[in-house]
Amino acid sequence: MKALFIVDVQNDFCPGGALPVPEGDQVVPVINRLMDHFPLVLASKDWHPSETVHFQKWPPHCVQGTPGAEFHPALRADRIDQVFLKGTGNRDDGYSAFEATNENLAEYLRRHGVEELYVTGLATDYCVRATVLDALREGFRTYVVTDAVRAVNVSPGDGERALEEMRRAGAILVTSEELLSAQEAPQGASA
Ligand code: VGL
Ligand code: ZN
Repeated sequence: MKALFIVDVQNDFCPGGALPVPEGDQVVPVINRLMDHFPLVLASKDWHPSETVHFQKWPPHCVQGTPGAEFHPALRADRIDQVFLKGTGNRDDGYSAFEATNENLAEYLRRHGVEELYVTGLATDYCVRATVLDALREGFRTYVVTDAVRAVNVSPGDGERALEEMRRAGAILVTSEELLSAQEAPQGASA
């Protein structure tokens, strides 16, 4: 069993948001196309309280219940089977989806027989990185879809370095094109 995992594709991480990731919105059509090819589609949301130590490092973003914390409007959110809320405390960053507090991600994956995780979303150098490294530690075969992620790049090259770090830790880097050509697309499945 394999699952598509969408990290933090939220308004505040897209152009015009409070903590915009360059080209953050460009992952949306790629992720939408991939959704039809997975039996299980999971997503995380960065979901911060209004006061948190996290906002000493970052401009306030993805505050619980605000429009900035909603999924990008073009993301086919109706296809998401389960959302994992992370960064919900006020004393830590909560970058990894494995730190979700509404639902335990590792247990959820084991309960659903998931062995392979295909990770997409924002941002390559923070929450994607932390989620992928935790997934590998938890023993899941973990793929990063390289054209379905974007980096903050606080320092130039952070995104590339994060990809290399994930690869060294055991992640498999693939493009959406490789995935879509590898598995025969069901006729008419991409609505
Ligand atoms: C993230 C910075 C701060 C992320 C979250 O989703 O990658 N980055 N909070
Ligand atoms: Zn955050």
